[in-house]
Order: sequence, then structure tokens, then C-alpha cells
Amino acid sequence: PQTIYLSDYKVPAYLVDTVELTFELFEDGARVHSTLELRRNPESAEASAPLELDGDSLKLESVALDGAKLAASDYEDRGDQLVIRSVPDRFRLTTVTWIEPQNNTRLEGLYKSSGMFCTQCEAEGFRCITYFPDRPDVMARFRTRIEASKEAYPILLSNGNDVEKGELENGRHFVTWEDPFPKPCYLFALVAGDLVEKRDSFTTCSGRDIDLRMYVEPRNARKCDHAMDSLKRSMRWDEEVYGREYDLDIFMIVAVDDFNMGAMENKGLNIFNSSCVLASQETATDIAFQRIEAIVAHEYFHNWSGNRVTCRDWFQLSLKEGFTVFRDSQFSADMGSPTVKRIEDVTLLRTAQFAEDSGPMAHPVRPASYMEITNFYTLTVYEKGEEVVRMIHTLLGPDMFRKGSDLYFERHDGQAVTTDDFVKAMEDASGRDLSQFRLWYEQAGTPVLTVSDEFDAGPGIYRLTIEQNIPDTPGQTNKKPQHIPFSLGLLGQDGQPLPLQLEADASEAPTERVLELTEAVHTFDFHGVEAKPVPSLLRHFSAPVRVRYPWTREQLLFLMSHDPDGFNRWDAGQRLAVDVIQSLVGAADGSEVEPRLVEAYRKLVSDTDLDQALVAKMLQLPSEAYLIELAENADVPAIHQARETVLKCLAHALRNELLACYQRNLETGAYEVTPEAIARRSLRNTALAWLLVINDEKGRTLAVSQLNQADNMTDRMGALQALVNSDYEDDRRQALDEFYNSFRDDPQVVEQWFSVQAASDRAGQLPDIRKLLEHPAFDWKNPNKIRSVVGAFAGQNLAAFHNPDGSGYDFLADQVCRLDDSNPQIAARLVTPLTRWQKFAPAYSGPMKSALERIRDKDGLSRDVYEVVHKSLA
Ligand code: BAL
Ligand code: ZN
Repeated sequence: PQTIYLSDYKVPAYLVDTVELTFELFEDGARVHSTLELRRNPESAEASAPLELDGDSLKLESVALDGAKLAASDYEDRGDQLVIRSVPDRFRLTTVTWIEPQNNTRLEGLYKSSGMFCTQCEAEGFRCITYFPDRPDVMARFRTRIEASKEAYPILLSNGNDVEKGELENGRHFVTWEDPFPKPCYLFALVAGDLVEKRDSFTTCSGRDIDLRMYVEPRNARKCDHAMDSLKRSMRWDEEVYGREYDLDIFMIVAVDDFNMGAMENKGLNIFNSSCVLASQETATDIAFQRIEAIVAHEYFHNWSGNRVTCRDWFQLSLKEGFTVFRDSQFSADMGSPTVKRIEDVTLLRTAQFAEDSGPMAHPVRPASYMEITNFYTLTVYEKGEEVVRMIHTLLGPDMFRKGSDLYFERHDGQAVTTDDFVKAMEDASGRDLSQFRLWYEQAGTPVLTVSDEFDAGPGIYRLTIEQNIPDTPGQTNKKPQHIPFSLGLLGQDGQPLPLQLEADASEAPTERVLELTEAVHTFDFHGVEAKPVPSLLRHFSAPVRVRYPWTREQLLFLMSHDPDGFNRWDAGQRLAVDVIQSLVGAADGSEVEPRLVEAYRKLVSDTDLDQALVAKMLQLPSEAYLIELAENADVPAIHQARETVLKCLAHALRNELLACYQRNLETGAYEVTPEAIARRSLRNTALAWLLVINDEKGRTLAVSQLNQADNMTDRMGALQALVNSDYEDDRRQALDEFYNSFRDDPQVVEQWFSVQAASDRAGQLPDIRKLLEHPAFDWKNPNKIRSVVGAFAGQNLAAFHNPDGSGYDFLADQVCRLDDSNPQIAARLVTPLTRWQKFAPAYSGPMKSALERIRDKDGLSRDVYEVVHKSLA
């Protein structure tokens, strides 16, 4: 496959002003009539370039130029391109193509899901629908007519406003949609199905009434309220915080079961993976409720950061994704607890993005090259991209940042632009120089900050030295120092925050500062310090970096109970737990677990003063995935064992406190999705999980009765998960069977049922996983089912996946090869755990590499999997 380089970017040779599409939808295929008004781009240097339109899997039926049908000799149908050598400066091109949505298993372009037609065009799916310059810097106005059987497809949707509808012969009907906003074709969408409509409305800040509509299959009609409420909250929040008002008269959301991504921000017609939009108390956990609120907001926010201002090319993907993730994360922080939201985001970043950034697939936030763009919808582009925008927010402050975003939207409305344009708007609005900051977009790798300190009691100076290093990544060495906002505080021996006096004579000094690191080494002297303080470093996780500082356990315990920054309190607890677990990796059975950790957790389980949502987070031990990320030559079973030792020790030592915590947090009123209620359920379910890790009889009784009596999925799933992870084999089997029988007709719940087993080292050993793949509810065509079994096994059930006999790796390689033909996007995603092979001890890395080589040697490997596997083996 060919590599595409950012440095080769050229403006399009032709622009498209308008697109008129007619879709004739049938059971055995669809005919697509397309009429494009094209003109040469005056900015293109290629004055006589041929017209080249992208296409994929299209059957061309006819081509006409300005109404005159072209002979086959007038054009070239290359399969992936339609080329016309001789065209006037302005012309109308009409093509008719035949496609087969019913056979489209890649789920890109137009396809069928549970009997309905739907689309996914980002990044390059539109070319699977019709010939078109499929690149985001070609923006056109779309008019779309859809014709289909009225009985089978009563609902016909596309972008914009419905302007015409009517009856046709043979029981067919049509609807025409017109989108007044020019858009790139990746934002095109079409849906046709037998769906129920849920309506609501929203009045914008300027008094316009917007018609809100959700379309779902009839069985899901009861699961729309949460998404609709989340949408209205997002619309209001974007007006208040960013001054952004919705621009069309209608906003639609559709839920589909078969979807490669989580959701898609098509103009005025967002399409969602059912699992990311449908929720009811009985079927969705608290985590799902929160995820849905965030994703609904994310897709809605794209209307400005993505649709009104879009990307010039796909190297700029983080322009819209990094900024929009930042916006949705600010929104979620405002809707709940900012500290808890930050902990969740950083947990994902440090566990998964740091792993990506130190592996063979590491790439900058703005990649310089790719083979297959769908491989670059990554944690780096999304999550690190978010951190980069967050750092600009930190450096500029909220007011200047808002001025910058206003300028960005005003300056670039209706344009396709670059990450550099975004940074320039921030610079112009604030007067700040962000030239060095731009390296965050260009250099891959997670910077490492090595911090050392000394205290000189004589003059009362505390000196902090911070050195930054950015590790080599594929194709990048000898990196330049980056511009890093480093937030910190100092705590006195009494636990009180100290004034941070950087000048000897400063009178009023703040107790928290953002230091700006721009050199390889910086030294900061804090004056007026009476005794050696405890530093609270990188507060709020002010930059996506690793901090190395020789914390003592004493200092971490101190920060855990005194740091005024909730994030760093949590982080101190995590660092302490990591230190304790690491010291037990490979240790003899019966080795002692640090008693001070046990006492710190005892205090936490019983703490009713601290924000309970924070307590719930602090009680979670670092995950195996995070411990592996931190390790060199990781030995997974040994890490798993050490973590289990700590968990069991805590559960035994704190049994009474856990039972008290469980009782204290029992639900008294009706189910609510508030931060307080979520924290209560989380604490209760953590207590239950810990009790069952030690096979506690009382815990077992509580779990069984909770499972039978729960009125919500969070409690039901909490109890099920606890039983599944216990040694009570009969209870586990019975619980799983009863759960399945109660929810077998609900695909979203069945997905949870699959993953609770696949992710468990008790219920998800390889033979169990093979059985799940044979289960009647499993479906190879449905990405959610694949993720919930194969993805959960390889990504979460780490001790089973890394079985020393290599069977887990072989299994994954088999599934990747199987999926490569039908859905290469999903196949390429599933390879991820194997790409990290160099991270593991030789007994594991060797067989992991062999599994990758086996995938590499498959006949007819897709471009998607080819890129991931070859880069991993390079
Ligand atoms: N644009 C793809 C899905 C999302 O990031 O919203
Ligand atoms: Zn997005």
C-alpha cells in the first residue's frame, strides 16, 4: 500500500459547488444518481489537470457531461478512480452507479444494519457511495432525494431540512433533503428504515425553535430520554460557554446496532452506535449513562468544531477531535465532579495513550504520514490532542482562551483549515507566542520530567530542578524541548499550602503556580521556606508527561491526606499502590503488604467527609494494564499475582469496614443518575467486589440478593461482576444464566453479559471464550459483539490473554485474519494488544511477534491491517 505524506498536500484541482443525489433503494442494491456542479480551482497550480474522482466498490452505469452522455473512451474507470482528461472550466457531471449495501460488511459508505439503510462516510466512506473528490477541503451544498418502499422504509432521512416528499408508484415514496451549509462529503448521511420518532424541542439563545428528533427501532423507544436530555444540556452549555448557537431548524439522532465507531457527527443527522446512545435504568450502567452524555455532547459540539470549521486534510484530524474532546470533557466536568472527570481522563491517557506513544505505532498529534487514515483515529489524535488544547487553555487562562476560540470560529467559519490555524487564532487573540508550543503537534512521544529538589535552611530556599527528555519514537530522534505548563504547590510540614515566592522580596505569593518549562533544564528557587516542604507536582495533570521524582512512601501518604488538589490526592494514592504492588512482583508467597497502605485504605473506606465520588475513585487499585504500561519486560502473570495479593490483603484486613461501607451506601430512595448517587453505587459495588475476591460468605449473600432485587443495571451488573470474579462457581453459573435469560432480547445488555465474562480471569479462559463465539447471540457482523468478546479478552483479561503457552496470541491472530476480509477497520483495531510485544518479557514477546508475523503472511491482507502489522514489526 501507498504511504500518503502531509508534505505532499496540494489544493484540490476542482471544486464542487453543489451536489444533487438521488438514491433508489432496493433489497438487492441501490442506484445512486449524482449531479455535481464543478469548476477548476483558481488556486490550483495544475491548470490542465484531469478530473479525478474517488470511488470504491462502485459499478458505474453511465457518465454525462453537461447533459451529454460520455462514451466509454471519454473517461477511464480505474476502479478506485474515475478519470476524465478533458473537461471545461465549469461543468455539470452526472454519474449513475450501482452499489450493494446489503453485502457491505465493512460498514463504510452505505450499508444495512438490522434491516435499515445507514451510512458512515468519515473518513473515506463517501467514495463507496458515488464518484466524488473525497477529501475534506472540497465543500459543497448537498440536495438529497431518497426513494424506497414506503412499507419497509417509512422514515427517510438525510442532512439539513426536508423540503419535499411524496408518493411514487409500486408502493414507493420519496423525501428530499436540502442542507444549506456547504460541507465536505464525510459529513453526508442517509438513513432509511422502519423507525419510531421521539420528538422534543430546544429554544436557542436568539429565540429560534429547534426541532429535536431521535429515531430508533420500536423496541428501543423507551431508551431515548437520557440522550435527549443530554442533547439539550449540550446545546445550552455550548451557547453559554462558547457562544455557539445551533444553526439548522432540525437536529436528528439515529441509533444503529452495527457501527464501527461510537458515533458520527454528520451535519444535522448524527448517527450513533446503539450502545453509545440508548439507555434506561434497567439496561444501562452509570458508566454507560455518563458515556452517553459525553458522546451526545461530543457529536453535538462538532457542529461548530468540525462541521462549520472543518479539517483541510486528514493529517489535521486532531483539529476537530482534540478540540471537541476538550470541549466535551469541560462539559462533563461541569455536569458532575471536575476532579473525578479529570481522574477518569488521565487514567485513560496514562494507561492507553502513553502505551501507544511508547510503542511502534507512536505518531504525533498531527501525523506526518499514513497508509490508511482510519488507523489514525487514535488515542494520540483524540486524547493527547485534547491535552494539547487543554494546555493552551492553561497557558492563556479561560478568558483569553475564549477570545481565541471566538476568533477561530469567526475567522474560519465555512473553511477547511489546519491545526496551525487554530494555534494562530489563539496567539492572535491573546498576544502569546506559541511557536515552541507547536512542537506538541509535531513531535511524538511522552516527555519525561525528572524532578529533583534541595532545601537550604540557611536562606530558607527550596530549589526545584526540572529536566525534560522526549524519548525517540519511530522516525523521530533528538527532539527539541517542548513548552510545558507545570502546575505545582508546596505543602508545609503541618499540611498547609505554602506561598510560592519565586523572588526573594515578593510580598503576596499564590499557593499554586503554573511554571512554564521551555528549556531542557530549569531551576526554580522558592524563597521564605522554613522547613523542607512536600512538593505537589503537576497538579490537575497540567501536561501529558511522566513525572519522575523520588517520592518516599511517607510523602505519598502525606499528600494522600493533605493535598488540596483532589487530583493529586488521588495520584499520590495511585503512586503508593503502584510502588507497593511493584515491590511484590515476583516476591515469595506470604510477603507482607505495606501496612501503611492498608491503614490508608482503612481510612478511605470509612471516610464520610471527603467527596464520596473521589473516595470511590481512590479505592480503585491501579489496573493491570497501567502496571504493565509502567513496567519494563512485563511479566503479566507475576503482575497479576502481585496485584491480587494486595487486593486480597486489603479485603481481609478491611472486611468489617467494607461491610459497613456497603450498608452505609444502600439505596434508600428512587434511582437517580446524580454524582452523589453514582458515588454511592460505586462504593457499594467496590465493597462487594472486594468481599468476593476473598470468597466472603456474607459478601456472597449480599451479592446474590443484590442481583435479584436490583432495580437498575449498575447494581445488577455490580453483583454479577462480583460473583463472576469469585470462586463460587455454582453461583456464577446460575447468575450468568439467569441474567442472560432475563435480557436475551436486548443486544446492548447481551454485550455487557459477554464482556463481563470475557474480561474475567475466572469465567474468561480461552475455552470459555471459544464457547462465547459459538453462542447464538454472538454475531461476527456486529462490531460491538466482537469488541465485547474478543476485544474484552485481549484488552482486559490480561492474565488469560498472556497465557505463557501463547494460546491467547494465536487466538487473537486467528480472529484478526478472519475479520480482515469482512471488516478490516475492526480487524486493525483488534491487533493493538499484539503491537505492544516489545514491552513484554522475552517468554511473551517472542510468541506475540510470531502471531503478528502470521497475520502479516495472510493472503490479501487489507491495507488497514497491513499498516499496523508492518509498522509493529519494523
Ligand atoms: N468523527 C468521528 C467520530 C467522532 O469523533 O465524533
Ligand atoms: Zn469526534
